[in-house]
Amino acid sequence: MTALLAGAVAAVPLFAATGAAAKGDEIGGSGAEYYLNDAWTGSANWAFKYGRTDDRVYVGDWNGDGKDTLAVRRGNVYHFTNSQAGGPAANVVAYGRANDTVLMGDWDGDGKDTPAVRRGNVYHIKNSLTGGNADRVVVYGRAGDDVVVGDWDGDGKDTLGVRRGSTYYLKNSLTGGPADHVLVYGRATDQVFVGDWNRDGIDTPAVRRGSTYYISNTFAGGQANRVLVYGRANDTTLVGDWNGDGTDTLGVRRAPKPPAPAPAPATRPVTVPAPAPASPGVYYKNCAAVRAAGKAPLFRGQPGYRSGLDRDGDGIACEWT
Ligand SMILES: [Ca+2]
Ligand SMILES: [Ca+2]
Ligand SMILES: [Ca+2]
Ligand SMILES: [Ca+2]
Repeated sequence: MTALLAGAVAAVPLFAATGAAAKGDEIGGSGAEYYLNDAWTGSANWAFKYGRTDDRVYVGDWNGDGKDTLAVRRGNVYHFTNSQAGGPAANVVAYGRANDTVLMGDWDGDGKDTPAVRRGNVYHIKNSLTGGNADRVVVYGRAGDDVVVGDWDGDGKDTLGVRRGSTYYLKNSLTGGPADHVLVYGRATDQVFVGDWNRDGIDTPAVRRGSTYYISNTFAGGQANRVLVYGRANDTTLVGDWNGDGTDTLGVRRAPKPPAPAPAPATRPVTVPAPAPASPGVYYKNCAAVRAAGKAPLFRGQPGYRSGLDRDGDGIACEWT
């Protein structure tokens, strides 16, 4: 399937969000439509619907086949699917608490992404898609830090980095202590994603401004290696290796357009008068009989009133005119 995703550069506002997102973070946003691209073009080659509009979603390689797929989180229950186009969950796992912040990464280098629960600056890392106790607990950075997950040194293991404004403190091991790299990149207001864009095994940043992505193969700053317009300004970005070629590429999650408000009714509803009750007692066959009986005109609701005698429908039968 192919869907055109090109957006106009000039028309889109800059994003104010400062949250750094990587493969690893909850992707955020809403919507059940996904458009994933294996190439650096404006057209998605995977387009599908998955889950519910308000689902919390993660991207990762849950089965170690080299391909990234989606997981849906509902409370503290995670539904992992291994199929590119969504589909039934292969694993359903309860982990941590419903209000935990969770990151996904390949913490042990076995090729499979698994969860880490973050509580403040404490990370409870799990190396399997199972519940139960964490395999290791790491303290890193400060409770309020933005965190990025990636493989900064190409050893096959994901580790943590913290972002403070435009400064990144990257650590190559799941331990506390000083960062292995301190780098300044982009602007403090940039929306930043992390991926291995050039297949060298090392994760580096991409900055998103509106629907334009500035993709860099190093944290060293300077010119972006690639500039790409993808999706729409209000899409949510996904990063992953959808086809298992070793290169991370882009995808978007898209919310449906809000339904148009129902049109106002063209006219006020017509009030239909209630039918007259059957007239017990006096019954006049016609208006002549009414007149002959010396009766006054009959009003709707009176004994003897019949709509058939009320030719002008004004609720008065047998008016003398
Ligand atoms: Ca996979
Ligand atoms: Ca792993
Ligand atoms: Ca690493
Ligand atoms: Ca790379």
